[in-house]
Amino acid sequence: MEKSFKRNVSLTGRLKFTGLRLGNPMETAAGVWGVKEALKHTFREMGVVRSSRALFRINQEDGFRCPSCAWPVPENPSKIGEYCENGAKALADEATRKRIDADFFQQYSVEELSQYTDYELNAFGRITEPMILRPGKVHYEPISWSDAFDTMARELHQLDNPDEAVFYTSGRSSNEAAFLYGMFARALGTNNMPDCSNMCHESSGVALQHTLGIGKGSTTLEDLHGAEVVIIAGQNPGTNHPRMLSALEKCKRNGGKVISINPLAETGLVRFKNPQKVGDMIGKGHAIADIHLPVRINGDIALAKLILKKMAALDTGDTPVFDHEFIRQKVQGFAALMEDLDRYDESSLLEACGVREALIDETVALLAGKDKIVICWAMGLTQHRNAVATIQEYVNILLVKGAVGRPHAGTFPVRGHSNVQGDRSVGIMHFVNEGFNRRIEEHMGFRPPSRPGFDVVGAIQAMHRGDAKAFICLGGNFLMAASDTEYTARAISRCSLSVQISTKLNRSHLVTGQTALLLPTYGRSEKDEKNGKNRFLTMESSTGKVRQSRGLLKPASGAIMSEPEIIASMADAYFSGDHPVNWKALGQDYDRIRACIDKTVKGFENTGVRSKGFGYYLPNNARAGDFSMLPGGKASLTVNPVETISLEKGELLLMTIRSHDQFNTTIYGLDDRYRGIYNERRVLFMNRADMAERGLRNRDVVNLYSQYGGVKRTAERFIVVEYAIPSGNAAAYFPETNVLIPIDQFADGSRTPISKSIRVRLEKVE
Ligand SMILES: Nc1nc2c(c(=O)[nH]1)N[C@H]1C(S)=C(S)[C@@H](COP(=O)(O)OP(=O)(O)OC[C@H]3O[C@@H](n4cnc5c(=O)[nH]c(N)nc54)[C@H](O)[C@@H]3O)O[C@H]1N2
Ligand SMILES: Nc1nc2c(c(=O)[nH]1)N[C@H]1C(S)=C(S)[C@@H](COP(=O)(O)OP(=O)(O)OC[C@H]3O[C@@H](n4cnc5c(=O)[nH]c(N)nc54)[C@H](O)[C@@H]3O)O[C@H]1N2
Ligand SMILES: [Mo]
Repeated sequence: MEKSFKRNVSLTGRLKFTGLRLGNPMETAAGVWGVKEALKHTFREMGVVRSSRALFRINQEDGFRCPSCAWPVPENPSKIGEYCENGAKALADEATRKRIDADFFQQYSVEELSQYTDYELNAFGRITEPMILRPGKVHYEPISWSDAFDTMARELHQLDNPDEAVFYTSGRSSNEAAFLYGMFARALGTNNMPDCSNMCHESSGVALQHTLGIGKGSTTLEDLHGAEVVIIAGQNPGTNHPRMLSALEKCKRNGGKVISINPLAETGLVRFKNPQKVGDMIGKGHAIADIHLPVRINGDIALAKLILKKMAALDTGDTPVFDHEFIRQKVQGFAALMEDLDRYDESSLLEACGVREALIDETVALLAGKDKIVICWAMGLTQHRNAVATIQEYVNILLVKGAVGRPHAGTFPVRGHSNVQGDRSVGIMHFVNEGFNRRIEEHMGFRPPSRPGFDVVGAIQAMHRGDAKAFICLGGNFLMAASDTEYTARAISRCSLSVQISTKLNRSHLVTGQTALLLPTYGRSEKDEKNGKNRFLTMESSTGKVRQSRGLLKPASGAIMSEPEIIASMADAYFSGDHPVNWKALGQDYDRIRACIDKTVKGFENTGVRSKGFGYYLPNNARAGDFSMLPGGKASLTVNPVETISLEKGELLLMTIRSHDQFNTTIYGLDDRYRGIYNERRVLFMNRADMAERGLRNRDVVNLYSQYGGVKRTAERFIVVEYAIPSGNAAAYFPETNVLIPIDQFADGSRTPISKSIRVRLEKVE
């Protein structure tokens, strides 16, 4: 049964199977086949000539930043191409030759469009002109840009107070667009700036800010190359950050060791081939992980504690394992941590993490004599109820080893969206930073609000209550990315206005406020020309380096606008000239925006010039080993309880993960070939014993359901596939499974939805 909403819109599209083919999980990642596969897709979507021109400019000095992930670019990028298979796919996806225009929207009503799956919606192509969905209407109609801005301004003026407006940001925007957007929200009078970080690395930000005084990682790419040990916890780089494999290969060549901590033995951490080296294209590739610890979902605190406990036992006067000098000088909480470790016995920790003791002993032996340790992580750690505590426990390992603030050591939260870190740096945040507010007042000439605003969960709840009525989105696909799809759909439908600044069609364009505006914008690879000048933008990578990005392709249509210009025009229409900020001028000339960023955001200065070439690092106290701004002037060890999720009979702990053929909610294709899944997304990975216990066989069809607070939420029709996953655990792809996560189930401290530990049950579908 498909649920439908206002205008009879389906939240899933037709639930049809596409024809699952099963293969074996692959041993090697990113080999010849990877590149070939990507190019096939790219050539088909973009044409050979355009593809070739654009591919060679990805991440080059004078080119554009890859629109896929935020992995940093080395100082000397490969001239053959500094991109991976998924970067090529991301490029093909935005630079496709397919177009949708007013005729398209006249042909299909929103109800008809909603019958398509997310994969099919995205495949329609680029949006080419501004469109409006008027109250009571079921078709989008064309609208001029100026009428669109006036409509929006009128709706915003009708709000009872500015906190009825919500400004969401996805992480693909530039620093310039994000800064302007944040300023518009504040000038309007609200800090309601939820962003995709809230669903992503917010837990990392909270944990790192608390322990090390900065919510970002402390490691550079060069640090990784020279590390003695790299731990990769809860991250699947073969699929989501493929260029990271090259860095790990370099680290291994320098004698470094890699430990993977993951319920799944993800391809790429096992073996991979480097597509940039002809010699590597033959043969078996390189094994990346020296040790793989198949932790149970959410078993990381127990595992990290056990590692700490075993290290503490080895740490004697003769053979120190911990860096006591560093701890004395820079760290607080050591005695409390040791006391806490004493409270646990090894066998219960072992039981809770589910890893064989021999593997943990091997890990401890490896770590004991090393101090150049980097810990990398992503969503496998951030999306649990105790995510903040989990990350803090890993930080404990680094701190006792003195592995923060020295070369080749540190924290490395591997960021997702290509500029998600930059967006936050330049002011996309729902909380108040007083220093920033003061500088805004001084340099922008208006007083920003001092009340905190809504994050993602808060915004959805406010819209649901009717307390927020205008919902504006700078990119993304909020409806499908957020948890509790039906609740979120109801929340958005209650708004009077929704606005989407987008490149491609997605379901967030179909579940809307009473009036909906669809404002098409440039992709990263496109030329952004104004008055004969090819304008550039800036972005920040996972390692905190700010760099320029300049597109080269002809824009998808002559009728689309750049993100900064759209935002500037919105603000201009709203204030109609009556505001200290000259919005129009900022939208025209990005150097002016950069000048404002340089004055108001700490660490940015002369960005226009310094972001040239390979760019510059923003200041980072943890990298510099300076913890003086923290209470007590020292970095903090923390005591984090082991809270095992006890499953009731019949329950499984479900993690919702990415397939190889998707970028978040954008589905490029239907294969997840590293895991041996072809032509199907509606699959449920299960352990053999859990299948046997339920009398299930490969290819049986089940409904998944969760029951929190007595409410049953169902994700229908998934094909069971046997997989090497710890018993009691299961995995399926998001966004199809977001319907299972209640809006109020999120991480303590960061409010990130529990996308990686959902308690579910199965019903076999006859
Ligand atoms: N091609 C591609 N690239 C992307 C994206 C994409 O969708 N496609 N998305 C981008 C974005 S926004 C982000 S945030 C990143 C996401 O990058 P990842 O975090 O790598 O993405 P996920 O697929 O969510 O993978 C989570 C990993 O954590 C493991 N895991 C799950 N639960 C646990 C646990 O409890 N403990 C441990 N130790 N491991 C666990 C899973 O098995 C899986 O390997 O990638 C970015 N890059
Ligand atoms: N269950 C579950 N849910 C999750 C996650 C999970 O692991 N499990 N991961 C979470 C994470 S880590 C994240 S980051 C969020 C992602 O949440 P979002 O960032 O909101 O989602 P995306 O799928 O990345 O957004 C895709 C849309 O962005 C638009 N777009 C693409 N490029 C551009 C551009 O250059 N400019 C503009 N203006 N628009 C553009 C296109 O219209 C496209 O349809 O999802 C979260 N949701
Ligand atoms: Mo993300």
